[in-house]
Amino acid sequence: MIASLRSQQHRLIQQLADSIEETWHRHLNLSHYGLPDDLGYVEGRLEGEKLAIENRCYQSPEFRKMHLELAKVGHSLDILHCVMFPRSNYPIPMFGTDIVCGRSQISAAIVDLSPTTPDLTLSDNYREALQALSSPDFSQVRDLPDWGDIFSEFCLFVRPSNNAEATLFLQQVTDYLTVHCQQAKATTPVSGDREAQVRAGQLYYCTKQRQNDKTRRVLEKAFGEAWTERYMTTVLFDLPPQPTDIESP
Ligand code: 18B
Repeated sequence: MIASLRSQQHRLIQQLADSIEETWHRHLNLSHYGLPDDLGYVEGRLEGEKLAIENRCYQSPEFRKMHLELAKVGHSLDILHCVMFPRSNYPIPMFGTDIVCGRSQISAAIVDLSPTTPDLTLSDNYREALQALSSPDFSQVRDLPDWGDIFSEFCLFVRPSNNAEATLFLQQVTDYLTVHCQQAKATTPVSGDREAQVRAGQLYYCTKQRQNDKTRRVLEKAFGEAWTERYMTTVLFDLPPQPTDIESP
């Protein structure tokens, strides 16, 4: 099903969706992640246009949930959304990317590895790996919104102005994702206080992302407020499960 929506989307979105899944398959040991039954594929109506959403979700030993979502509003808006939620015993950042295309023009393209530490910084391992990547110049760099303090110094938020810049963005996302998969696999799981910190960091990230009014407005127009609140809190930005209170003896 997702293949059909993918083939109707802006070229950059198709290429990025393919590249994300390819990179996941290459580096991680994936298994299926079950979303609530009624939220895998959804359709609504936004100002007379059809809004279609298709979700694909996996998990791995390192990641509780790896979510790739494609959305299409009639002929006017194509969206790719992807977030990787580490398991709470993995003290690693959140990978997130979002591309929004209005009628054939990409208006927003963002990618980041966002810290989950109390001081919102990335570990030296991540910083060194990301610094070693090329950092191409884009002609239109966008300002982050008020809630954007979750993003790292490596956050790339641009409006690609031609095909060459779209390709550069695609490459950058693939490079960040590759670094992330490699780092995740090399990470030793933590427990106790450190695990609680990771959980708190993810909670902070989700709380901020839920403040994105632009996402909320698109969904509310098509599906209403209550549905949108449920979708944003259970599918887009759900919180990590609570730790079990019982320690093994
Ligand atoms: N997002 N985006 O994912 N959003 O989900 N997105 C927009 O040109 C959707 C994420 C981010 O300037 C816009 O301004 C919908 C993740 C930022 O105020 C629209 C879905 C990240 C902005 C949508 C979706 C993220 C932004 C306006 C569900 C980052 C700019 C487009 C499928 C890791 C916010 C524009 C601002 C913008 C919509 C970031 C329409 C419906 C994971 C920073």
